Amino acid sequence: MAHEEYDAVVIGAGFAGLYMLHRLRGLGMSAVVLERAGGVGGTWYWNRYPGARCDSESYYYCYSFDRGLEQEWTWTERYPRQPEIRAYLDHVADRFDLRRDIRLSTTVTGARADADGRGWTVTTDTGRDVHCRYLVTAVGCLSAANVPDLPGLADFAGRWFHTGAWPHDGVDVTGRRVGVVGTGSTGIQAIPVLAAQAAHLTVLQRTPNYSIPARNGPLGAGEADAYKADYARIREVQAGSTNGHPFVVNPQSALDVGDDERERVYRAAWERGGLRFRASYADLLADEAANATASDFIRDRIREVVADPATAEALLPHDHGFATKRPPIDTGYFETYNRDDVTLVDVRADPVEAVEPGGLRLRSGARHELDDLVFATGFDALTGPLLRLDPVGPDGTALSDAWRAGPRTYLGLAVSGFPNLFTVTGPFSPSVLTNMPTSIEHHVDWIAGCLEHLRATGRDRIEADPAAEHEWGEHNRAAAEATLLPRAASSWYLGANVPGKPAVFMPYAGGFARYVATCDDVARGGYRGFRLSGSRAAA
Ligand code: NA7
Repeated sequence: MAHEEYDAVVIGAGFAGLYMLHRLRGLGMSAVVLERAGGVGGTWYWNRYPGARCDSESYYYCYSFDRGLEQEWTWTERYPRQPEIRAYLDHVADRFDLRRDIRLSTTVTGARADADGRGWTVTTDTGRDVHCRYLVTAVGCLSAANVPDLPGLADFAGRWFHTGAWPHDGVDVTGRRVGVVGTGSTGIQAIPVLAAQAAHLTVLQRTPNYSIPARNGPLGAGEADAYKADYARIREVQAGSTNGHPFVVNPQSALDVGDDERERVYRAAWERGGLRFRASYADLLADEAANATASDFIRDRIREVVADPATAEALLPHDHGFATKRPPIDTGYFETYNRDDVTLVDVRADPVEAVEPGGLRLRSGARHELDDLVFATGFDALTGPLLRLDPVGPDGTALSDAWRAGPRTYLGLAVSGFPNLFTVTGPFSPSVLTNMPTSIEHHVDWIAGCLEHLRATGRDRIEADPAAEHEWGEHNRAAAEATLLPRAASSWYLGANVPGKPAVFMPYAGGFARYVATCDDVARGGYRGFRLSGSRAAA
């Protein structure tokens, strides 16, 4: 059967897919976006759980590529709620007339490279299959839900949900006994909101977490005017940063200042709220003793907030340093444990043995009666969404075979053995260690520049060189090991949350600005580390 033909196919219509389509159109290329969901938004289409909002501040959790867009959109809160981000992405889709090339409710069921590596056939569940020269995955880092394989779940008499696939018309938990599994960023956002509505909330905690108060609030007209007038500077700071946030990291060591001074800096960061706490000192993620000063400070705040000493003790993280796992920010999280209708259960000490029709049974035999069970258990991060697609290269090798021992990529953007495939925010790109829209825009621009180069030089095939890929993998390992990040044994950055997943530190820890400089250098060097060839020009 003849397939529809495109220059490029993009999988996913979130931040990455929308902008990729816009750039492809700008290059005069024909393109289509295939999207599983019934609307645009990616992560923000699916994550509709109570309390869902972004941990980056709204004024920079957005695109920077269009000055008009920056000026006309006005954020209403310091941290945008899920519906507001979705409304923003809907606005972008309309403003740039993207919808006519987006196929919603279309799940990709397979992607197979042509034998000569100069194209891809992409099959879908609608039966409308497509063929393209270049395939771009814009599938997100946190889109493959991780639901624990608990015996008896199928027999649970109540309702159960994963936060990343939340029902669109909401879930009313009024008068119900709710259990929440997981205390990552999601659980920490959802728990206070669920507690306020449920008859009783049981939190099943495996690993206690640090969390910084978000200090969320409405953004007044004056504040919106101020950030809009300041965008040139804001974008410059982001571009030169380690993590895409417009914060300048205090260059001092936490160990080079006196105790009183350090306490003052941490207090100020605590009162200001948000992820910027990490920028308090330069070595918080590089030196264990420096990190311990921040970790101690936060543990003290938890002890201060939580009234019952035993509960406070159970909430204190001791197995990892602050921010070595993704640090959540919260609105009233620790305060929630002062409610009479909230119970904390340590499932590290006493794991869930089985789900029963009426609730959960722990290894000790203790039972928790529940009407609803909420899994805030995260995602098969970074590799999961790509392995779910499982593209097959020209020699018949599937990505799942190529990555059996763990992912390997060049710059997080390409995989050897998979020509003409680009992976936006793939493993070994800075991705989840950064403000995502900032990384996404960079990748999309880089890919667009690469496609332009291929066209201008008469090439139509590009593939990462295995040696360059290997070197990039080694550089990633070294960059991670220069930090404390790989020491957090239960981190999803390492894949530790998914049983059987190879333990590889997946996001690039060398910093956003350094990564961008490397990518620029690669492009300037004629796409060093890639093999480029053309069927029309001399290779
Ligand atoms: P996370 O950060 O992966 O958190 C998942 C939580 O669920 C975490 O506390 C896990 O404990 C816990 N978990 C996972 N599996 C289990 C099982 N089987 N039993 C008990 N507890 C479990 O996901 P989030 O959705 O909160 O956040 C993802 C990202 O979204 C976030 O970092 C932001 O970038 C936005 P563990 O720590 O693994 O012991």
